[in-house]
Amino acid sequence: MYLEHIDGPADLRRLDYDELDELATEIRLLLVEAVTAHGGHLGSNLGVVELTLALHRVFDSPHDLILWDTGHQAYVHKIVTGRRDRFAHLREEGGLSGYPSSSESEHDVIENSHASTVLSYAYGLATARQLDTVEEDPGRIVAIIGDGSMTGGMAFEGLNNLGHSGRDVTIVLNDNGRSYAPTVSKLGESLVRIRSNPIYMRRQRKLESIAHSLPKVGRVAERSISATKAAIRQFWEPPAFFEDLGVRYLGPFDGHDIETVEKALDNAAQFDGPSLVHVLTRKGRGYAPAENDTIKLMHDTGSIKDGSYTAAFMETLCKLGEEHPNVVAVTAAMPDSTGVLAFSDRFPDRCFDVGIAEQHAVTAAAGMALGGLIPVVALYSTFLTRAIDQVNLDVGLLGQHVVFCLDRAGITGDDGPSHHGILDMVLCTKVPGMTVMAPSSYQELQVMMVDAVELCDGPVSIRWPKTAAVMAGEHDVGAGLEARKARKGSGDRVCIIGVGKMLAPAIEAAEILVDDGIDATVWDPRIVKPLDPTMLQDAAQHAVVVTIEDGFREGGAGTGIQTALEDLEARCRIEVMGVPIEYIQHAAPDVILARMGLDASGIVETVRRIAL
Ligand SMILES: Cc1ncc(C[n+]2csc(CCOP(=O)(O)OP(=O)(O)O)c2C)c(N)n1
Repeated sequence: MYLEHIDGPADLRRLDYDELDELATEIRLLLVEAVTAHGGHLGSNLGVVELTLALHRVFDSPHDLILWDTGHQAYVHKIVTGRRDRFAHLREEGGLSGYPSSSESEHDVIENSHASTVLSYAYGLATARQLDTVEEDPGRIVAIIGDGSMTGGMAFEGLNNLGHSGRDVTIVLNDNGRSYAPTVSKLGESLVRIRSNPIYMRRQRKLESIAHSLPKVGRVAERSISATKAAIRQFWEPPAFFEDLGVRYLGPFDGHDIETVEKALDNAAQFDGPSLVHVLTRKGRGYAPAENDTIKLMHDTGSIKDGSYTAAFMETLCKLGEEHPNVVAVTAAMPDSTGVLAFSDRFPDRCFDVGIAEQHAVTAAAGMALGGLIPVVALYSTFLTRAIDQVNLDVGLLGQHVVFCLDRAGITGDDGPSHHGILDMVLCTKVPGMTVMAPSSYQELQVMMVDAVELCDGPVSIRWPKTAAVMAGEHDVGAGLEARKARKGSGDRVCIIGVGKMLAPAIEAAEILVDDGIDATVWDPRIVKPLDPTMLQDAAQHAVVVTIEDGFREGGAGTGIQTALEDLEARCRIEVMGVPIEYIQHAAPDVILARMGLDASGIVETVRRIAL
């Protein structure tokens, strides 16, 4: 066993290549064991085992900064930077986070998990280092980015700026040809072309070995070799693409051959200015179930469960597709997890994967709507946040009929602060003219999707959580833009308004409160904006109104209701319950919600505090 002796990157440098191969196998076993137990990103990490070992042998982290784009593929980095023993507790509360985390280790510098940011971080860090006049050896900055994340606009912006400024950054393009699904990019396609062209590969290897055999590459020799290389590269788009931007291109290299990758990284680090080392890896490598998963190579271990909101969305989208030839679906590189795969199988010409490019997805949807289509944009709530300007000005201002379907809204749990969907209601309710819907059950989501397509004619968002959906009886489902009274209380003491998923604890709380002599009315608002006047009028008759939501408390659904009641000059006491404005660490969703008092007993306590 080699792994038990790896307590930090220095231990890796003591191993020879055969021992490193053994170590890679041990790491893969640990990855499979921990990720199958706790969920997470398996395929992506299985693909970067050798690359990570090479990176940590060539560069001296944390003096050199190793930065991972997105960070979902940083498990191996965690294992070899002193966190091996804690890896069994990956994504468990109190255990390791599923992404780099500076509170866990000095080897984790950035902490994002939204894709395509690393080149901008690298540019910023390199700028700071360049301005630092104290440190004699400031260390290298190394940025690893996948071919999928290279499709995001920010990555292109960063690349452009790096090339133009000539900052010293070593970029590693980890090219496995995939995001979740195959990467949507002509750049990716041409990378594949050079990868499979034997002439280019032969010439490339020869040139690299000439460059390598020179004892100390003098400036002149270096320049003439790179001129020859550049001439060859002009025949091939990707190298020319990078070099035209001012980024030196090296590659492609076999990303599973540690020695080769080390030489390439060493080589790249010698150059001044930005250089890009293109490595080819296989997602899921070394684990048959991942390698054989044709849909996503076990990018992650989640799947769409029967009875989930995602399943309701998937089913209804297909039905809408049958009935409305102008309904189309848009995904930002997540066709499987967002549930549009069934639609794309059924209507391949009407489903568009635009890459990890939410901003583009939204404005493209506005264009489609202008052209007479009804686009359904399927995103995780947390990723919509990136494109809110486009939602507001490209869709909203033009009043376009685009339906945003936001999965993973609310407290999502295991993926930590960046993945909670707690901003969407705050933001979407500020887009003039947008209808904002929050289903409280599987059946409500189905009805809302139909209404969003058939009844509405401006922007609509429908948001739902990751957790299992409530199955509602046929009389417990609303219609149109109306709210639904979910429990008829007697008297006028307490009215509870439970938004979306929070309707269930609201009803539960009302049942508990009967023992306190309070027979509360409970409303399912269904439509968070515009609010149903009937619900508002009824709520206004009560002495106490409590609203509860699983988004930010300030500026969300509850404060909208509060303002509307104030506008009606209602004299009730209004209590808004929701998520406090803070970064929330990973833990099970219900545990987090309960801790914040956002469950039945939290509602009961609140009502008792103010109504008794
Ligand atoms: C802005 C944003 N949108 C979507 C995602 C979801 N997501 C996580 S990893 C991933 C694919 C990344 O592909 P790539 O960079 O090639 O890495 P690989 O997993 O293939 O190694 C996606 C779409 C995200 N993290 N950020």
